[in-house]
This record gives sequence, structure tokens and C-alpha cells, in this order.
Amino acid sequence: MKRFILLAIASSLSVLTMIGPTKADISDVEILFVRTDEDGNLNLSKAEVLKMAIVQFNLVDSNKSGALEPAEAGEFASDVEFTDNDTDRSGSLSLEEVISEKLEDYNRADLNSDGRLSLDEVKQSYRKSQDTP
Ligand SMILES: [Ca+2]
Ligand SMILES: [Ca+2]
Ligand SMILES: [Ca+2]
Repeated sequence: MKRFILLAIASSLSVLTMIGPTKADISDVEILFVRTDEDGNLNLSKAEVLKMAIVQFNLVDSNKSGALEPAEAGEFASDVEFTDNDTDRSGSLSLEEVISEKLEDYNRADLNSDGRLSLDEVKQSYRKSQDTP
């Protein structure tokens, strides 16, 4: 389930890289990091991460229902991930569910528990998410 948000972000990034200039030496994770790090202090605060989560949510919610239905989430999450994140079993993901998942991701990624995510921590958590079957 931890892959859900990262996959969502990676998918939208690959769309962005198709329409924008591509830089082979900068990974998707680094692009994401810079885009999320609004104040440019090279650390992601919880507020910055949550703001990005809300932006992502609104992008994925293409029918503007305020929730992600399986058809919308389909490109971003497998059935299992979707079910895992749907904590109230409503059949769709609310913003609250997406945010609580994002906070779990955040705390898991914050390896030194200083309340901020460095690029290294984000990269490590991304790598771990890629290894998870
Ligand atoms: Ca920051
Ligand atoms: Ca929707
Ligand atoms: Ca940290």
C-alpha cells in the first residue's frame, strides 16, 4: 500500500517529462523532491508533502467527486493497494484516506526521525517501494 502515492507521483511525472525538457541525469525522484520542496531548503516538511498530496489527489480525481474511484486510481494503484488504502471500505479513496496513507509514508521515510525528509531519505524510501512486490 505504501507504493500508492509514489506510483501516483511517478506516473504524473512521466507525463510531465514527456511534454517538458528531459534531463537524463535527474531522476524522477529528484524532480519530485525539488517540486515538493517549496521553500527550497532541501528538506521536505510534512506541510510540503501534504500540499503535494492534495495537488495529486485533485489531479487524479478527474470526475471531481472528491474521492478516487477504482477507475481513477486504476492507473496508480493495484487492486490490493486500493483496498488497503480504502480504510472505511467505501469503495473509493477519500482525501482523508490518501492523506493518512501519505503521513504513514512520511513517518516511514523519515529514517532519522527529525521530522523532515532529506533527498537521501526520499530516495531510500523510493528504492524500497520499488523492491516491494
Ligand atoms: Ca522544504
Ligand atoms: Ca472521483
Ligand atoms: Ca529525516
